[in-house]
Amino acid sequence: MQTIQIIGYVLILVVIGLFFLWLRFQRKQERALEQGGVQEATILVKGAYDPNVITVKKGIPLVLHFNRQEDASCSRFVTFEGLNIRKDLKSFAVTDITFTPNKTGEIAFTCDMGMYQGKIIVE
Ligand SMILES: [Cu+2]
Repeated sequence: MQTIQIIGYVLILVVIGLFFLWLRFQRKQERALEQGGVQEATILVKGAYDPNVITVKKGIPLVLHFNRQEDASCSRFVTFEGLNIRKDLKSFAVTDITFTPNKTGEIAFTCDMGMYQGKIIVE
C-alpha cells in the first residue's frame, strides 16, 4: 500500500471519530413543559442524556422523567450536584425525580463516573 493511501484511510477514520465525539457531546437543549402548577421534561438515557440541557423556571416543582433504555452499568445512578439527590434508574423503565428549583443558575447532573453529563438551567 502506498503511503498516500494509508494517510487517506487514517484521515477518514479521524473524521468518523470526530463525528461520533461531536454526536456524543453536542448540546440537546429543551425547555420543561409547564402545566397545572408543575413543570416536567423527559430525558432519554441511552449512550448519553437526551436532552442534556433543560431550561426550567425557578420556584415551580419540577418532575424529570428519566427514561433509561439500556442496562449499561455506567448510567445506573444519576446524581444532582448540590441537591443531595442520587437515584437508581431502573433499566428499560421510567424513573421520576422531583424537586423544586429554588434559585436561578445551573444544576449539573451526571452518572457515577461522570461519563453522562447534563445540566438544568434555572431561570
Ligand atoms: Cu457512568
